Amino acid sequence: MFKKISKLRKKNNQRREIEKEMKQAGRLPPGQRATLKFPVLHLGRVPEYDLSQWSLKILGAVEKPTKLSWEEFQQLPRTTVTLDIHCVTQWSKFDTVWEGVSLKTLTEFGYVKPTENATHIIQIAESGYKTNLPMSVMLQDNFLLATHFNGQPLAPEHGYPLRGVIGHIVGRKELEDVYLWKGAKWLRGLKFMTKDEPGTWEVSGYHNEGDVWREERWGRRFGT
Ligand SMILES: Nc1nc2c(c(=O)[nH]1)N[C@H]1C(S)=C(S)[C@@H](COP(=O)(O)O)O[C@H]1N2
Ligand SMILES: [Mo]
Repeated sequence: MFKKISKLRKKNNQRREIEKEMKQAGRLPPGQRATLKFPVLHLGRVPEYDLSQWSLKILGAVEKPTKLSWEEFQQLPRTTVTLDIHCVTQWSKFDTVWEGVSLKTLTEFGYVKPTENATHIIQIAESGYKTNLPMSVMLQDNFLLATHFNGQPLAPEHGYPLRGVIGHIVGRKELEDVYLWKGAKWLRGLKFMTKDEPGTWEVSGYHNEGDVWREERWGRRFGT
């Protein structure tokens, strides 16, 4: 029992040390705490998948709506990015490594051609969960359609087989950073939009933009 307590104490000291270090480095956004764990947060239950039935739909304001099968998705050029991720419930996890396909790649290689008037994208998850972002933010280097976390395929509870993820890239302060709710787990669709439309949490009172450094947690509703 004493062993267990001293182990816990050690973990907490470690956590506090990282938090201090990140604060000094300017990597701890206001109101956030560091975690060494990887909390799981979502509405509803974790879906099960048969990858032969899986597809990612690209719909809305694009020149040719399409559907990518899992096999097709595997052929796309891949990107790895290291992100600090920030949950609106106040935990931050540093130096997380994500691998997948960037939306920038999808557009640059012509797999997706947004129409000229496209301004926003809604990520649509298996469960019906939705979240909205400006297209310009989703085209940044810190947004990824991720299949892997820290070198392993996503765990079911973290969004297997595909999720959106957005976070902070060290040294890239110019990029817009938003809270992690703006990345849909179990992603099945990208709906390109010619105007903004709030998603699941944005309808329920979360801030529409969700900027981490300006602490946009709650308050500014869509359209206000
Ligand atoms: N499909 C789906 N994606 C979701 C959510 C959800 O409820 N359903 N919750 C969001 C919220 S609020 C957070 S903080 C992150 C949590 O990701 P994690 O469980 O991998 O930590 O997922 C986001 N993506
Ligand atoms: Mo969240």
